[in-house]
Amino acid sequence: MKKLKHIMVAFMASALMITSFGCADSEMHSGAEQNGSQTTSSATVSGNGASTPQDNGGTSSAPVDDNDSTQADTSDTGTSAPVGENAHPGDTDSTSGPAVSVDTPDENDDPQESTSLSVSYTIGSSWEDGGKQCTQIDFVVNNSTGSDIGYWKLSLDLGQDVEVMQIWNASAAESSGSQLHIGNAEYNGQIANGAETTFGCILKTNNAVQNIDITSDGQKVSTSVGGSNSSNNDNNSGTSSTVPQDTLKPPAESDIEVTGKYGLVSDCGQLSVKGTDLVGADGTPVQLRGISTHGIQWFPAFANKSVFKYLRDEWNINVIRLAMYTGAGEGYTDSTKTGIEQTVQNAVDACIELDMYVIVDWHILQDQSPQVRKTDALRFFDYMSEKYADYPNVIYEICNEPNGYASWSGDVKPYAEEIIPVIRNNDPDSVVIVGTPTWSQDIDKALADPLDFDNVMYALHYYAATHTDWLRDRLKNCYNSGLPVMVTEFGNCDASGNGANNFGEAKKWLELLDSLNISYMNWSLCDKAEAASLLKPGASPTGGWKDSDLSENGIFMRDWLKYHD
Ligand code: IDC
Repeated sequence: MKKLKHIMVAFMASALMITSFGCADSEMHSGAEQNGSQTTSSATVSGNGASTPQDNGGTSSAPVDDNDSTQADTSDTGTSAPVGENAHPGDTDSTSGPAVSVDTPDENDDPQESTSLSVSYTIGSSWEDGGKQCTQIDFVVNNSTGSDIGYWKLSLDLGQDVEVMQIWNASAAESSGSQLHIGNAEYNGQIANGAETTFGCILKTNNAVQNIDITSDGQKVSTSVGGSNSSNNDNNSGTSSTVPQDTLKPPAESDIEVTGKYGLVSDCGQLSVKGTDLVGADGTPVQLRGISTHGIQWFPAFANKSVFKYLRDEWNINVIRLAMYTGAGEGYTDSTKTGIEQTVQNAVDACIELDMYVIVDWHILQDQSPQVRKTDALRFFDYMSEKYADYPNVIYEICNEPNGYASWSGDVKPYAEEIIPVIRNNDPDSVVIVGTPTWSQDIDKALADPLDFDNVMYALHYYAATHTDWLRDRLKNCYNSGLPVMVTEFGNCDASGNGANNFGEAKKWLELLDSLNISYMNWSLCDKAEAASLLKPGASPTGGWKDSDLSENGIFMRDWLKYHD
């Protein structure tokens, strides 16, 4: 099936300085990303993800998610691979090319600055569209520079005019003629020496893509682990919206119908699930209201005790959700996983000290199916549930958002049936949240084929500017049929995490959730320049924010949460 082609790619450190493009993440996350009903019409690809060796061979029907790097079609590929000897640490992917690293300084190079990134690519599916050819190409960028880098840029020459149809895990500047400039996404610019990251795109050209010339501009930039470094912020253009003034006013008491108890752990104790309700140790319904972190690997600075305390005391929240991405190059399964696991544990410990509930979120996204990294998940949840078995604070969310090909009965349910017993073996009381297909929108699939465990709730996620009445109707139907639901993540903007906020829809959602005693957590606790963020770029990671530190969403959520009793 698989045809491999290997070519040499020479890199000239400073020979080609590319400075004129930004890494606008909004480009990556535009469109129908999280709306599972929309796909790119003819861009159907299938097969095992070439860059995800753990892939169980699921079929992606379409690149619906621009985060998705698991869509590579292995059926007809070429790979260019001047990769260093250890270019694919931990990667058993058989498509990798021979280990050849070429660094070719020319006379313009400053030898001090000479760097070398190794890039391999796999040409995947190709299809005709309006007389042109669309081709999916997946890339692996390996840092063989000898030191950690803070961002990367590539220039691709396709030898013919090119248009970018989609790109994921990277950002593209406008192409000019046959040249295409690509830079890291905001979250995968930092690559440790010897480590790698992946990205992919769909390109439109006159003739099918055969070969790509690549030059690189990997820079040696000292890495920042602070979370809100300038590259995070500069790469993104937040979109502002005009907010109707009345939506920013605190909700009147009469607007809020809270049916459940609201409290901290010392007040509510060990939670459990009774019918559709989360209940406290005394059987009284409990509602958790709080905030989700952004990916804690990208914004670890905001996952600390000081900021959680501020949110607890000033925003009146009782829960923090810790989003730990799992995908390749993103999170837990990346080479930096030790640090990430420690960040999670520190954040859990902080919540315990603060008497707050905390949701440990296995944040699958580009993985699509939780089956892809099930072995890691088993290990992680076994470890965490043993460590925190005695703490009623901790709730486990075992798969953030299955999407793409991942089905409830074929992928998610069998996964949950393996993970839950491992958790329960250590911590028999724990509440477990299970994500549902189509980015945790298909709670109806779970209703039709529920899990046979106690103390389980099913995740529903919405983004108010994208998901409106039809998803609220689904929620009401499932709730009325007895399904216990938790909204572990929601946004007030669109599903890309950006775009205009829709606080009118946001209020409809929150009023509904309050009236049904459904718990909710807002995305996201960070200062990234995107609409979903609670904070403006540069806001302090310790709390004490002024209005001028808060985004529109931050002001809305602060007021919404604060005025609940
Ligand atoms: C988005 C972040 C964005 C980041 C992207 C990475 O807001 O900054 O670049 O992830 O893939 C979800 C996901 C959540 C998304 C969010 C907005 O759970 O990870 O965060 N979203 O797109 N589901 C629906 C929307």
